[in-house]
Amino acid sequence: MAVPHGESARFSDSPLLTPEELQLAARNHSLPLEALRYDVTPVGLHYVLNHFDIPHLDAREWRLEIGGRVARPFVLSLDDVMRREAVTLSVVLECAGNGRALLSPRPIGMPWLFEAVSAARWTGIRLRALLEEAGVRDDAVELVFSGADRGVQAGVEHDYERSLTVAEALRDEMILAYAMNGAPLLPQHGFPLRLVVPGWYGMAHVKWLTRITATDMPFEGVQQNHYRYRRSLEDRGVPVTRMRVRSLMVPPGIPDFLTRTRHVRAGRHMLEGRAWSGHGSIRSVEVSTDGGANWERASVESGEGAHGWSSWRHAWDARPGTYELVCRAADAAGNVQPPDVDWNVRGIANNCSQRVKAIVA
Ligand SMILES: Nc1nc2c(c(=O)[nH]1)N[C@H]1C(S)=C(S)[C@@H](COP(=O)(O)O)O[C@H]1N2
Ligand SMILES: [Mo]
Repeated sequence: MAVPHGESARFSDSPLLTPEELQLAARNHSLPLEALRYDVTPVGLHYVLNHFDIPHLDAREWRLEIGGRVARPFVLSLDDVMRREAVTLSVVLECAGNGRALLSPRPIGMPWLFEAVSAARWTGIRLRALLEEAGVRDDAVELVFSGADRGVQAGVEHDYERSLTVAEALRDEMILAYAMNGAPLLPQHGFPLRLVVPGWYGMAHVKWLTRITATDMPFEGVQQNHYRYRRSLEDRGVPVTRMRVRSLMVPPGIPDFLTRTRHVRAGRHMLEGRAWSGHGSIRSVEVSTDGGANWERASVESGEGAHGWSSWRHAWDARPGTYELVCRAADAAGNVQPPDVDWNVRGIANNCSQRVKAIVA
């Protein structure tokens, strides 16, 4: 189905949220920044983003169909899935729309600030093993992953669906997960089975998976077309795939209730946070206490496996005064986090530095 790419773009340059944004923000939630302290995010603190309603699926009736351009189509029950060899991977997941609310004008959508990111341990089966069993035909170019949730977006009614090229889908680290941090998936995280695509932004990790279809044409569905990096309404843009390099900081001290400005006692503080990239390991994290004028190198410890997040620490001798704390990361591919927001039509793939105001007394 061809979807025109300019259709549902709406923007606001008001500092006030629209009722639509408020409604989305009340349904979904980000990671509280203090929860960056956990190597593995406790499930209840993991960020959540659902486009439509959370489907109510019965594990006994649920089935996964594998079909399309494959030699041997088949259907699996949840028991069939769970009888197979299991693997567990730590994976950092970030919503492509993270940072959207910082843009001006602001694309109307989920108004994330900085914290639409988390890290979990996913247990499931390797996608590759299933695809090899089904025998993907030579004329297949993509695999389409269909969720059980249905809604209307861009004026089109559809199931939530996303595709991956055959080569990408056959990567070893792709898993179909039925457990998160050792427990069955919660309804909001995709019960009973979801796709996990390590290194990619969140939209690729299709929840409530019901169908995997090999196709001989590139997939053009709504959720595929939406996630394109477009500089203007005229620009067709490029697909959004892997997470850009980013770091976040646990705000030190205590918060002011409304402004979240930090109140910090004078003395030595250990600033800490996380860093990740879908383009390779984290090479360095730097910290500034003066809004980015001067930088010092933090110490970095790599995370669990190739797809978890790294942790960083940096000692700060806080003297009385007002500060703007900033952190920035660089990855092994040479990418460095930029200081400013990067405007684009969908408000996606924004990896600008977080800024934390702190009053030391
Ligand atoms: N079926 C389905 N899968 C989905 C979505 C959805 O709305 N429906 N949202 C996607 C988006 S945009 C993100 S950021 C992640 C969020 O995963 P989480 O809620 O488990 O953190 O799920 C992705 N998978
Ligand atoms: Mo997302």
